[in-house]
Amino acid sequence: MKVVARAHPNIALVKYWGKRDEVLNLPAAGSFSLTLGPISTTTAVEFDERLTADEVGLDGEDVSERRAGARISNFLDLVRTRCGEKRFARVITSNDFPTAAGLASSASGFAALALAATTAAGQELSREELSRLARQGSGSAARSLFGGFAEMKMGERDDGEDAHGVGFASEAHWDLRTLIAITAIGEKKISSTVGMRQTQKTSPLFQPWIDTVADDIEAAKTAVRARDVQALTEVAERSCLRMHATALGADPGILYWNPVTVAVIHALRAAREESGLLAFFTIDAGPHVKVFTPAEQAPRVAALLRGVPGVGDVIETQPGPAAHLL
Ligand code: 2P0
Repeated sequence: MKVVARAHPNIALVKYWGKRDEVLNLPAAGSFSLTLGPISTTTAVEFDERLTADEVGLDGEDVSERRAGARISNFLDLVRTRCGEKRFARVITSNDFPTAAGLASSASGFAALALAATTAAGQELSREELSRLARQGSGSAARSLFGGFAEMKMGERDDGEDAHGVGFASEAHWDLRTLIAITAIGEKKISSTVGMRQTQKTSPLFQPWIDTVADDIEAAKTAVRARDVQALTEVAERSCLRMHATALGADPGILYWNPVTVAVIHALRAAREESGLLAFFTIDAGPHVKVFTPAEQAPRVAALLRGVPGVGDVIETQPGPAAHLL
């Protein structure tokens, strides 16, 4: 049986940066995110007893022998163990957003793969079970099983059974738009996994950062429940800046930003002070800036971002749905 699933990327409003277990991929703290539509990853999975190895196609290329293919095949091993599946699989996956967008394609990718592969193996898992599984592919993927606003629970157990996402408010709750300002092309960067490891090992700011996260998640939930842009601005910007501060404090320090990243922050804050614009930023493990704003102000924010010298494309998104079967 061939199964096709679709999942959407998500952007953290309260950031994930650090692990309490690298093998099970357990986060050192929780996080809180918004799932984005309409951009998505679509993944087809079919187990076939005639195959002698997994076959993986990514955006039209055969990556079976490459790193991306190996990462997917390793994840399929988890699915095979979980589902009692012995056969190898044919996987075809594609993203409909530019990979240069610095969007975590691993988030939508492993969410779609978890859903498609377990279904193809004949199992119907709950959202929490799927989220737990997706987490082992990529920490942020655990949040893309849910639409709209979601919380990742860090959990306490050594076996990771309580480390999974939970839905907080659906995509219909609040039409908060996310505009992605592309500030570089094809830049080489330090992956999240490597950046987290280096931060955790060497940054004296790591533990103080972790100590802030639980309170920020509560503050973000309160702000989202009330659709309070001002309150969410405060929590999201401080979570982002503190995450980057802990990375900057590593040895050697990790700096994901470029001059355009900084110019966007200044332009946004200036517009907020001078004209009462309702919008705030976040930045992930790369130089691009994601700006959140209520739907009615999105055209103004898009124009502002396009006017910052060095900004290339601006991708406009809206709250997106949970991972689903097609
Ligand atoms: C986040 N990021 O909360 C944070 C903020 C990037 C910066 O989750 O090692 O690719 O696969 O669990 O999920 C990106 O980290 O890391 C990420 P792994 P992942 O969105």
